[in-house]
Formats: sequence, C-alpha cells, structure tokens
Amino acid sequence: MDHHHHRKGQPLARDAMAYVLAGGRGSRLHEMTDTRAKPAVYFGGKSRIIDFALSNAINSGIRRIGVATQYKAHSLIRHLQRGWNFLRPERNESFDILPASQRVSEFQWYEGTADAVFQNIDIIESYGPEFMVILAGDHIYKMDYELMLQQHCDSGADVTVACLEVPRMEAVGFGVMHVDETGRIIDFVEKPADPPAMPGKPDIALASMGIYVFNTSLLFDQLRRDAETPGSNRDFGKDIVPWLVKNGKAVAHQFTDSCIRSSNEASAYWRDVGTVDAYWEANIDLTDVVPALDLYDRTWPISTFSELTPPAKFVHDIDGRRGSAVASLVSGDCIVSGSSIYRSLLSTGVRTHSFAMLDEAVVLPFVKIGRGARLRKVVIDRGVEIPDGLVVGDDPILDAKRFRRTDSGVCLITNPMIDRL
Ligand code: ADQ
Ligand code: ADP
Repeated sequence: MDHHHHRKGQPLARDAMAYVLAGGRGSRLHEMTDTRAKPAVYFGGKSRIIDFALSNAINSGIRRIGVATQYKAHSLIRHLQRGWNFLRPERNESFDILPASQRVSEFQWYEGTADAVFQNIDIIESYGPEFMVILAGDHIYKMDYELMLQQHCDSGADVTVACLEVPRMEAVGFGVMHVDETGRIIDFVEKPADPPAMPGKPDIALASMGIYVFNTSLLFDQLRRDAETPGSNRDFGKDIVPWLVKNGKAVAHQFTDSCIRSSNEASAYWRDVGTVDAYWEANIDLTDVVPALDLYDRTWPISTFSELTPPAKFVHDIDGRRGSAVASLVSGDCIVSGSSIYRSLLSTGVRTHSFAMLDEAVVLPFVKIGRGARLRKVVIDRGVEIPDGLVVGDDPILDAKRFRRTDSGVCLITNPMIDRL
C-alpha cells in the first residue's frame, strides 16, 4: 500500500485520522437518551454534543474523520449526514459513518471501544493515515489535537493519553493515572473505587479524558494482539492503555489553557454533561454574560447541522409589555409571543405563548409552551407541547411525581410524561 509519510514542517493533523467513538448510551441522562445516543443529545441551543469533538478535529486541521456508532444511532447518523458530510475524497479528505455492521463476523456488535476500531481496520488502512486520534463523542470542550500530535511525535510515545485534574472522588468514573516528572504514565487504573491522588494533591486525581493518539501501525498491532487475548474487554481504558503502560511507553498530555492555540477563554473548559444536573447547568451557564465556554469565538467555531429557518421573532402581548427574552440564547424559527423568558436556551422552532414564563429553561427543538405556563429549572425534550397553565418549579413533591426531578431540583420533561398528566 502506498502510505505517504509525514513531511517535516507540515502540520501533523493532515496525516492523522480522527476516530470518534459515538456508540455509548450515557444512561445517566435517563429519558434524554431513550431515543438517541448521548453524542446526539442537543447542547447549547443549536449543537449536538458530538459537534464539539468534530469541530475540534476540523479546527485542528484534521481532514479524515470516522465516527463509530452503535446504540440508538438513527438521529446521530442523520445529523452527521446532514451536517458533517462535506469532506471530499478528491481533496484527500474523508468522512465515514461506521455503524457496528458485522464486518468481521456476522451479527457482532462492537464489544468495547477498541473493538469499534478493530472491526474497521480495513477501512482505516485504505486511507493510510500515519496517526490515529481516538476521541469520545460525548464531551463538551475545545482542544487543539495538533498540539497533542506534536507532543506524541516529540516524546516518541506508543500512546499519548489526554488527561486533566479532577476532584479525587469524581475520578471513580475515569481512568486514573500516575505520571513521572517526564510526563510518562507509570500507573493506570480504569475506574478505581478509591482513586489514587496526585502526589502532593490529596484531593485531586489525574483522569484520562478517553482521548488517545497512536501511530496507526502500532495501534493496529495492539488491536490485533488484544483481539487474541482471552478475557479482554476489547476496550481502550480497560485493556489497551493499561497494557501499554506496563509493556510500552505511554505519555500523558495535560489538558490545560494552552491546549487551544486561539481561544478567548480564561481557562480550559471540559464537561462530561453525563447527568441531567450537569447537562442543565452547562447549558444554563452559557447565558452568563461572560460564560466559561465561548460559542461565539470565530477562531474556534463549533459547527453543526442546522435547518434553514426564518429568524427568531418576538411578539408583544396586548399591553405591549411581554414578549421578550433576556440573558437567553434564542435559535431560528422561534416565536416568543407575549411571554417572558429569562436565563434560558431556546432551540430551533420553539413557540411560546402569551403569559408564559420561562426561567433557567433548556428548551429543545420544536417545543410549544402553552399560554400562562410557568416553568423554572427545566429541561424540555424535543417536540414537547407544554399545556396551558402548567407550573413547574414551585412544588417539589408534585414535580417529582410528574417529571424526572433531580435532587438539586431540575425537572426533565418528556413527551410520555406530558401524555400521562
Ligand atoms: P467511559 O467514559 O466509561 O471511559 P466508554 O463507555 O468506554 O467511556 O465510552 C467512551 C466513548 O466510546 C464514548 O464516547 C462512547 O459513546 C463510546 N462507546 C462506548 N462503547 C462503544 C462501542 N461499543 N462502540 C462505539 N463506541 C462506543 C472512557 C475511558 C476512561 C476515561 C473516560 C473519559 O475508558 O479511562 O477516563 O472515557 O470520559
Ligand atoms: P396566545 O399566546 O395568546 O395564544 P399566540 O402566541 O398563539 O397567542 O399568538 C401569536 C400568533 O402569531 C401565533 O400563532 C404565532 O405563531 C403567530 N405568528 C406571529 N408571527 C408569526 C410569523 N412570522 N409567522 C407565523 N406565525 C406568526
């Protein structure tokens, strides 16, 4: 095969393929992921979660992208086809959606994250990328993978693992590592019950972000070795990375402010948004005057698919007062008619009617808010029709009976819950 090799001085990203793992369910988002995979969940008014990893790849200069899908992939695949299908083979670019599709043996789904790459080795090989950037499709962050690729080449690592400092007790859901003074990973435990702290920082652990850079040939060797290993979970975090930490050279890439070449942000932003609370909060944070995550930074655009829509419209009521949104993000095709909206996000096609009030509401596309409804601290799923006069956020006991109410008082409202009212 005619694999071209990296030329000095060229960005490494052009010789890399980004491979996005987008098959996971994300069960702690409950009903939000009943019909869609977590990477397809809406975020920030116009985007879906996977748009962040894909935008990072494009902004980093990567022009070959594969996305492995599995769980409830329909809306994810539709989104990818509509919004991300612009990379052109004739320009040495590629975009592949790779559903678990019995390529290796019949009726076999991807077992673990490593298997989701292993089963598509032949497709990747046909493009001949020198480096593989393995990404998770379910995190909100901005990161320049070119800098990680450079570190990977400079250090001569077998694998480079992106990591960040998290409160120690939160690290139970992560791969946790120890690094030596050169940045080499000397110990790695996947989802430890009692996460080991960083030296000198008893409350902090160094967590893997599930982002890996490999030389492609070494990755394929590892995947084939792992596939022959009895008892393996075929998983990067459980199998491949721990093996390389023990038997090869694994190096940590610290996610810090400098992981973005061109950002207005004060500090490195990364969120899992894996729970209803975290999801609601990260969305509502965007309504801050100066949010920690800047969606308006033209040097690092977060791209997405979006319908062509008429502009948002604000219609006042008979007294000429209501019909406004303050400290809010309002998408196209919304009509805010005689309602008061505060610290909220309205996705495409939301219609709110007279005397309705929304306060700290995350409203997904094509929701209708009936006359006089008053909703506080809510996430409203796509297409929900809120009946006239519904009040949410005043009576915790009633809310918990009717909707999914979290301990911190956020209510998730979906269509079946409204049907049951
Ligand atoms: P987890 O967060 O548990 O741990 P995992 O369930 O392995 O992540 O999923 C990682 C990514 O792969 C997600 O984007 C998910 O959607 C996707 N995915 C999961 N199973 C898949 C499958 N069979 N096919 C295709 N895609 C799949 C990992 C690492 C930890 C690290 C955290 C960081 O194992 O070490 O700390 O990510 O979030
Ligand atoms: P109420 O809240 O009293 O029921 P509505 O909000 O339904 O009143 O009244 C406003 C009506 O005007 C809505 O049906 C809204 O869809 C409609 N409307 C306003 N501007 C437009 C527009 N540009 N295109 C279509 N319909 C519009």
